[in-house]
Amino acid sequence: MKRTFVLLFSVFMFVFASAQTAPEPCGPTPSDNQLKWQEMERYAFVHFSVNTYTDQWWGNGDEDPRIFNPTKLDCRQWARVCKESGMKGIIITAKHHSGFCLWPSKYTNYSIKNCPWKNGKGDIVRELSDACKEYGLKLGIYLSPWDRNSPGYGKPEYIKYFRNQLTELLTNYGDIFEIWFDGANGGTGYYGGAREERKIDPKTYYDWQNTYKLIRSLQPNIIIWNDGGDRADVRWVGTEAGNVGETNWSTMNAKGDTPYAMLHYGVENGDSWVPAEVNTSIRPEWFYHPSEDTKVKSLSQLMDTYYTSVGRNGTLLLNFPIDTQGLIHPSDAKAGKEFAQAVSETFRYNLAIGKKATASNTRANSKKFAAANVIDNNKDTYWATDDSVTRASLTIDLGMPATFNRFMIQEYIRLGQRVKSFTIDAFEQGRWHKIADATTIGYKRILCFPSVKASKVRITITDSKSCPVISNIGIYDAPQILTQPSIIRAKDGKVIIIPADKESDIYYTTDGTLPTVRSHKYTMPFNTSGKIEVKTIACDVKSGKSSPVCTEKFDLPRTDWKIISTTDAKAINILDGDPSSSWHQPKGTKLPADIVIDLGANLNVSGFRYLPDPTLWGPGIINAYRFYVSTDNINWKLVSQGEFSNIKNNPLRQTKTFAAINARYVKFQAVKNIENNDNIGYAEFDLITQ
Ligand code: FUL
Repeated sequence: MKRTFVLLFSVFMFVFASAQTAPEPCGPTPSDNQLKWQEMERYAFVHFSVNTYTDQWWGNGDEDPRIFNPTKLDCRQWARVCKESGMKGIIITAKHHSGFCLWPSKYTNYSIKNCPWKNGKGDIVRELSDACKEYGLKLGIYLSPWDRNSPGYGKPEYIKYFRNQLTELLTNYGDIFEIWFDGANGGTGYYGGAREERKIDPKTYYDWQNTYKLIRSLQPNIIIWNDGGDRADVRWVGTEAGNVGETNWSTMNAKGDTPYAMLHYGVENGDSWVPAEVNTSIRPEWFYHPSEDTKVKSLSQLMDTYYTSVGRNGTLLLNFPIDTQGLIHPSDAKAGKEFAQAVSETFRYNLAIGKKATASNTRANSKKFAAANVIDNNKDTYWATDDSVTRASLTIDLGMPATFNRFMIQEYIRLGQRVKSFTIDAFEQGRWHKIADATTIGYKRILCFPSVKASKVRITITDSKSCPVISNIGIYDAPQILTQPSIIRAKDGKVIIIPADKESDIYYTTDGTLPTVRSHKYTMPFNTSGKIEVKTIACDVKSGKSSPVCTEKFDLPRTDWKIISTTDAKAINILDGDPSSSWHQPKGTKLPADIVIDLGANLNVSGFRYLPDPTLWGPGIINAYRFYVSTDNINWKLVSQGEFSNIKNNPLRQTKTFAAINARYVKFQAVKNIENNDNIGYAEFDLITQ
């Protein structure tokens, strides 16, 4: 009897215990520091140094500290803006490549000790640390290993200097959540007056392993970022454009080279947990340049960046440059705030919460691993299948048809990253159909697709390294981004309207009246002739909201125009109406450089418009010009000449007018560019006629 009882008890205990047994971890798993860091999702960079005052991307190390004079510096403004932008922390360039220190380091005079701000008595790292505490933000430090000022750079003694500075920063400013070591290393510099090129081997020079030991002893909760030397806690994604691969494994190999593909997509069977951090700037460059005031990312660009970073199992490190006054520029602050509002509006209401979830397989049939755990708003519970199952589906019954266009899913990454591929189906009008498929999940994956109205949603894990372990699912109906659409007119007169959000309905007029939902609905490019004015709005029919009106005036179509001064077929880009396509005079061209256009017919020309190339690298912006007309392509008459003032700081479309004159040919001559070299670029060129 006793024996039977013992036997039954053991069987019961075995069944009970296995029902309660969580899956074994699969491959490498995150440390507590890495988990906490990943959960921050979005945090900011601020770039500020002497080169803010020279309008350079990098300082050379010989900039006079006296140029560093922020008259309105306010770290509380930085913290407020970052907080309002949804950021959970701020990483400051305590020292960028120039070597100039934003804190009064004991170990160098090349710091704010010798600048006019606060008579050399200030400490920006301290002020930011205080502001972060006040606003509930974490503080991170960027300390450039490359130091173009230090006399010792490249020699063994520099390592001591570098570690001394690290010790100051990691001791005196409270908790530091992340330390950032940029990979730009060695090259020309001031180096205490030597003004030479110094090369180092980033793999051996810094003796990173001992530096890491020092860092962890001073800040046990820190995350170390390093793309230049030994692998650390998080990885660069191989680009500063603001995206990580759609397939994104948080695993890598601890040793060996890291080509772009590994940085961008991770390594499926990597031996270490090294998740992805997506770093990008809210403007093209990292430091403040007045010429970029008009190039702050739009809401749709920022949302895209969000989906291609946080939405692809990465974190987003978004840079806000500090301007010469010592503030974040109002345009960047506004963009950041709109971004945060759009993210919280999109993910405010999870349609799946409180609904019914069922799964094709549940681990040991236990409630502990039930499908319902993915919609219980608890990140510590999860749905898991039996060990033998690597293909399984989970269905959420929404009860009644609901409209949605975003799907969010999270793995319980404490047990490793497992899922290799999955699909999403919707039950619409009595049948299932596929709405999306994707590869990896990781900490968080967000899929965007056109709105569907469905009563059930099914996720099928189609392949997984081990049994799937899913902690959260969200189904959302993202509001449309109602920024102004843009209007372009192709060379042949066709008008193309591009909304910021593909789901918006577009209405337009060509008769000067304000567009409403009763105006023409835009469905495809439409033909126009002659001079026209197009006005358009983007509307969200669900909310009844619409964007501000966008108005564009176009002169005569350029259908018969031919650029006759070059045989390069790409030159047509400057007449195609698309501001994002450009053309540059061929290499070797010397200024003054001409473009000559045959208008195909005689026109009464009374002005021209020039749009510089909007790209970041070598845009070749013309700032002095001459403009000629001719009726025979032999005798030319100069009708306008001068400069495009402030085009460097504000590279917008330039318009010049003059008394109308009859012409069959026009010649636009670039006399000088803003960089004082021979690079000449154009995005668009157009005429004003009478
Ligand atoms: C780059 C640096 O060279 C840039 O100046 C900037 O600091 C960026 C975050 O990293 O590689």
